[in-house]
Amino acid sequence: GEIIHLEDYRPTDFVLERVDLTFELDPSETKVEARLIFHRREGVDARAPLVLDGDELKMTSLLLDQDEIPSANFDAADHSLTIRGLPETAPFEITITTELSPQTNTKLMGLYRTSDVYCTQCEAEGFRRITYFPDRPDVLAPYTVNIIADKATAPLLLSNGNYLGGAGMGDGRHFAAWFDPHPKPSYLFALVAGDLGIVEDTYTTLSGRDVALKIYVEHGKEARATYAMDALKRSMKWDEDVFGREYDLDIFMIVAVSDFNMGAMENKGLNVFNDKYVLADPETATDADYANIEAIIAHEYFHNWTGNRITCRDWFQLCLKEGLTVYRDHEFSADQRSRTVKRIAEVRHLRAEQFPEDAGPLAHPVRPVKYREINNFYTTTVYEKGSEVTRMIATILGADLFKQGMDLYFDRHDGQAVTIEDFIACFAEVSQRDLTQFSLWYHQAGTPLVTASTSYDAGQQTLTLSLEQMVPPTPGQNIKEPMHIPLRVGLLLDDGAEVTITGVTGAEVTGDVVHLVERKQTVVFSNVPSRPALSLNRGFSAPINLHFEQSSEDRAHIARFESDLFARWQALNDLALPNLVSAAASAKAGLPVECDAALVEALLAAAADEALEPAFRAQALALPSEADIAREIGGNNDPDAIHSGRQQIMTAIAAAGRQIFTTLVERTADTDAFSPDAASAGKRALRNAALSYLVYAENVPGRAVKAFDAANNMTDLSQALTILAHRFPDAPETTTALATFKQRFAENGLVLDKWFTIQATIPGSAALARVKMLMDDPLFNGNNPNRVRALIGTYAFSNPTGFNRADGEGYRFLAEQILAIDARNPQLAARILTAMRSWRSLEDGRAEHARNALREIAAAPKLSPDVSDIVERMLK
Ligand code: BAL
Ligand code: ZN
Repeated sequence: GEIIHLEDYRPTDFVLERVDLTFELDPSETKVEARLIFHRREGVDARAPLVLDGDELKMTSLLLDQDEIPSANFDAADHSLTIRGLPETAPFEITITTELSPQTNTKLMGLYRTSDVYCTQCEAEGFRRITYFPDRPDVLAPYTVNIIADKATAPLLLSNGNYLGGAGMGDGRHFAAWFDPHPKPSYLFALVAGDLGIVEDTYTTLSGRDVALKIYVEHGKEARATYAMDALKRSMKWDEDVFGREYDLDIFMIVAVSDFNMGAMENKGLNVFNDKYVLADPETATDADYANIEAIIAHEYFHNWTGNRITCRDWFQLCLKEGLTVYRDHEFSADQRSRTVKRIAEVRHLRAEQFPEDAGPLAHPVRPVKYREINNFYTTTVYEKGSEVTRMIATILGADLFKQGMDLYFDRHDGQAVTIEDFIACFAEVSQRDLTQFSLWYHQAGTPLVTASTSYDAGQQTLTLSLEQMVPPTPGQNIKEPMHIPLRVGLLLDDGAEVTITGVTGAEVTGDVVHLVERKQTVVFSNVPSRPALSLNRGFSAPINLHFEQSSEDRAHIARFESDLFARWQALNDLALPNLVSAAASAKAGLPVECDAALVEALLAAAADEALEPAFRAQALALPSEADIAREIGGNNDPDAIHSGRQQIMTAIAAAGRQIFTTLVERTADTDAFSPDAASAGKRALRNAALSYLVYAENVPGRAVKAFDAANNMTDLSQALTILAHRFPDAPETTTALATFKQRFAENGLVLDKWFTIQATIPGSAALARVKMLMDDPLFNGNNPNRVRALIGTYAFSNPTGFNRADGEGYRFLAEQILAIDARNPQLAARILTAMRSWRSLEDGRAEHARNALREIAAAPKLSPDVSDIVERMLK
């Protein structure tokens, strides 16, 4: 495909006034009639043709105001339909009839079938697979949708908006009509038809309107949708309380389907979900599943305002809705659960997924200026870094001005398709701040590196903080300007008390925020009575890499006394990372691994501290991941050495903390009835973290077997199975537990995904043979995206030693799989291929194998635009 540039944006020549769609559904011969009312935009050339988008369409009729259009007046090409001879000023109606085969649509874009249900996915460019259309987000219109289908197999006929009515047709078929009064872009269109079970509730909005809430799932799974319904109601209330946003239709529907490329989709009034993010009960869902369901239900619901009512002018603006909506769902989860623990999880995720993206060949700005395949820009940069950028606006402006800016945005742009510039202008206006420099966060890719050092002057009672920032080069951007980086700080004295920040020179300071805006800045804090430990970038106020040579003593002090608990966790991480880096070097050199006593002491103190919430203590015990260590090392990485070094550090901590871990495992045994709330989940997390260390210390499977047998919920069960499989892959106990688990959940695809994932992530080179064997298991289904992600995806993304085999077999296997998946589902293939995005940071031997595998993919005939875009950028 060709490259699309932001600077080429211009509005359409024709304005779309109304859309009227009729679907006659059939698995292989669906007929779609689209009636589109247009008029020529003022000032547009009277001869300018109407150009519509299309993709793999079969058109059977084309009318202008009900008359057939002569063939001389239109051209139907592969990806467009051009119509000439249209009225100069008067509105006109184009009627297009197309024929589709939903059951052979394996791309899962447009109209397709999943478990005998008709379903659509239109974002970003799926609507053009249904009919020819101006398929771009700045074309907004009200839609009427008529659905006709066989009544026995499709008793349920759903689309966006409010239900108008329906009836039987006397021939075994029936119809339903829907009208969505809110003008919307085509990417928010949805249709679902089939035979599904339902969970119903109602919600009364702020202004007293009753909204019918309906969640549709496969028959028999209704009980597993009650948590999602509860999360939906809490989301609706929260958006009213915190953002003043009320729902705007009579009905809100969610449909859970088992074949879905994304997590979920925010279609107006009719969200479609990957069933993984709807279905939960104690027997089958982990605490992480519950938290994800809550977050994603909220995310899609929040899109109703940030995305649907106010949408994107073009796809370059994707972060306008995604970054902002992720920020909103993060805040929601923080309010519903523990703010600190939520923040830790967000930062872990950002570092694990976005930082590598930003440091590799796929790096791109939060608001890109060009793309070849928009599907490849639903990235952690657009989503998670986009959220962090929104968070920084709130940090820089403060809560009140941030709220005023959001209110202005909702007020000014409701019903419009807008840009990041429009969004930022609202905050600049309410705060009277110039946000030009801040906007670089949207335009410059790469994770800024801030280098910091301090010196204390006892005579002057001043602390001097020297800061320097550097934004690394990224593809297409070699030279970067300095950014506006808001750094929250705390100065902790020996007794743990905090210095009140006053009389600062060298930087603007608001509250505890130091505004770093120059390349180099020297900040002087006065009235500092003794040398403090400086806590820098509290709460992860800026998404940066920080190089701050700080003593272990200062870090341990922060880990103990910081009032910001996130910063305590960060300090523990900062203590651990140098140990893990040198452990990797020692392992590589065959030398014994040393573990700093200060680290062990600080970790065990946090683990045993009853004053801290259990979920925090569990996070404190979770060492930086192998990917974190690789990133810290920065290049020439040997995943086996990193793994081995980390294992040895774990073993040292386990040995030192054996008593504490035993107490935690035995005393916090779960005898209560299961509850998915955050506090209960935190207790389980702490017990399982302790169990994991204890098994390291004991080095026999007994405890894990006992935990597996005693588990009364999926969190404990899957954790015990993970410990068994990862620590003792060949033990008979593990074989038995895996078989028990498989047999018990053979009917439940979502739980089987856990079974596949646990085995795909067993460290070591034997993983590849295991993955191949599991692909032959009758319970594996290569057509289902969740199964493919669970087995092949997690192998490539989350098994550093198993995937990065020194002989390159992991890469060769992935290349084969990518090509096979690409033939059915290009989006899925492209996404899994990004697992190789950090290949250049591997040691030479592995990097060479990785390059060859990528070249093999690049050279294959008939690559999709999705995969060819990714592979070419990775090889550049
Ligand atoms: N808009 C695609 C799915 C999501 O981000 O909600
Ligand atoms: Zn979203």
